[in-house]
Amino acid sequence: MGKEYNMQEIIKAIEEASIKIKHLIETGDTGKSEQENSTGDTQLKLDIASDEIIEDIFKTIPSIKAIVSEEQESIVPLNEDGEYLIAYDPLDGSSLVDVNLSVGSIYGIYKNEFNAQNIIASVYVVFGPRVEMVVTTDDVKMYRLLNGKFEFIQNLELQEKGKLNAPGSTQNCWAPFHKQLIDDIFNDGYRLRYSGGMVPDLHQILLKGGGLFSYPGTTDRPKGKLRQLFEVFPFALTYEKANGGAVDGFKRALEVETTHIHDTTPCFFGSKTEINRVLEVYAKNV
Ligand code: AHM
Ligand code: MG
Repeated sequence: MGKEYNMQEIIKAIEEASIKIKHLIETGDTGKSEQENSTGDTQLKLDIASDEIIEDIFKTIPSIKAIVSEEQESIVPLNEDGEYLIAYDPLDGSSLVDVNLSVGSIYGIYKNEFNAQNIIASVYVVFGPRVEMVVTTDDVKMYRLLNGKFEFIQNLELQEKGKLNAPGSTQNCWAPFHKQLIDDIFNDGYRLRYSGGMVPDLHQILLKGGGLFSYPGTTDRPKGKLRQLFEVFPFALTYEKANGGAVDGFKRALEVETTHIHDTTPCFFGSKTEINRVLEVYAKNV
């Protein structure tokens, strides 16, 4: 069995999990559980149930060496001879389900070690009015769930410069230069598009030609909120392969060092023009 086959098998597993998660989102209880995840967030019953769906399916795949979930404390070893390591956020933005906004799942596929240097592919799934899956390997391909099957729709690519601005985190905790950057971008005519779900927000920027999504370090969270392995690196790979970029303010997000599986990092994703603008402003404000 070749490597291509193994990757296909993982994508099929993600498709199968996504069909079950779609049903869970539509019918499941949106209430809180009594547990916290390792970042200290109270887990929703939906977080735990979607995590179990994915883990049960991944456990059946021999090419997976180990998995780690945003909802679990530590790495779960699966097959000693397996080739792939998968880090996933089973239901990102789960607190938006009760107000019927879009949410998503994010998967980073790694080899050897869980870190940016070893990410080889990523997948995210958007659960909105439609279910769409975006697979990044050497390029970025979008699929849509139609009549129970994921059908290829199109390749995704960013334009050099976009029109949308998605500024995350708590504004009164922003550094003054960051606030100035965001104000300047709006003053240049960019439109605000921020739902509070990074999967639909980043999907919108990718599909509508480009722009900037930012989740900076703040006075209350100097290392930002978004997790490196489960959220930042998978989308960084997607944005780079789609002809855009992803940085932590100073360097490529895919050069950020990971010391712990639940580490977070400030992050910016966008088209090349907006990413260069972030780098210029941040370089002057170290
Ligand atoms: P979660 O993994 O606990 O669901 O949190 C991640 C979400 C992202 O989807 C989103 O971009 C961000 O948190 C929103 O945070 P904020 O409300 O601070 O802007
Ligand atoms: Mg998340």
